[in-house]
Amino acid sequence: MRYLVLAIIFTTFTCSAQFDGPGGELGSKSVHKDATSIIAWASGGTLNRGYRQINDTAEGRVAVGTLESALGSFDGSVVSLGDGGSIILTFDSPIQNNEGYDFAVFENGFKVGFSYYLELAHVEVSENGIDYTRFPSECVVDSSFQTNNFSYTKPEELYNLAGKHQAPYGTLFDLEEIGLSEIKYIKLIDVVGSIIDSIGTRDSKGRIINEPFPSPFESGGFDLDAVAAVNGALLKKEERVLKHVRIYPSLAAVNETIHIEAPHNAVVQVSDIQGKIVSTNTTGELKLRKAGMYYVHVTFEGKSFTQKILIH
Ligand SMILES: [Ca+2]
Ligand SMILES: [Ca+2]
Repeated sequence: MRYLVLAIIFTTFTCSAQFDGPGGELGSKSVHKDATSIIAWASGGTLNRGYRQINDTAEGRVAVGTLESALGSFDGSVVSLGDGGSIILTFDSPIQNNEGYDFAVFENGFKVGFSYYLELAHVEVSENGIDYTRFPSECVVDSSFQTNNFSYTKPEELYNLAGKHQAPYGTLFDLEEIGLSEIKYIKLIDVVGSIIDSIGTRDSKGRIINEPFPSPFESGGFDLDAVAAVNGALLKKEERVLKHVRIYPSLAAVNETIHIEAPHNAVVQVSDIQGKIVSTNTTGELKLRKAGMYYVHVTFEGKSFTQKILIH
């Protein structure tokens, strides 16, 4: 019995959300394609396509898209990198380390119900185009079963990997984290998501990264839509605030208690899908009597954040 309890505690611990959630959710380190914080889009680069399947090179290389598909604004057209393929992007002006996040990578990951299909890439940056620094990534996805093209990945189990957030949200990166003040090159390298040691790739802590593999198609591997320079997308100050905001669960039954934790001077409003306010100044517990989609708006220090909740 004691062992069973320990096993349950351990399972709960290892399955808990570790990093920020899906694009658009409260506290998510992501930016919408139409955000005003986007100041520029990639304007040039070089593409180095990978194989459809790295351990069966007779299948040839992937073919979907061209370098141009990754340039300019997010538009739904992508270039596929293939297994271990890479792309380098350049901008008309260097990307500066401003306060908060500095650039965002948009992949074509998508949501299916409450799950996400995500393909990932390592992110490296360079000032001179020769020496690259990789963002320290983390992946705590269970690696005992191979993620394939029919399985899903939790964004909360990923950190500093492009593709973490579903389209049309870009995954944000902060140059502060790697101590660079300015960069001219962003390199994205497809994560070979195999859990086979000899071909798989690892995060910054040496853990194997488990993501869809194999994907021996024309569109195999990471599918890049766009890369943006951003300024003020999400400031550290806001992030600190968001650390103190928790709304859970985001999927609940009618009359089930939803917990809202927010700073005492935050304004919390809950609206239904038509925009009608159904609750104001709510911090604590909330119960909704009708099924449907609702929005919890948290306003704090002049900034607003919204999280969707679904009542069934
Ligand atoms: Ca920064
Ligand atoms: Ca991959």
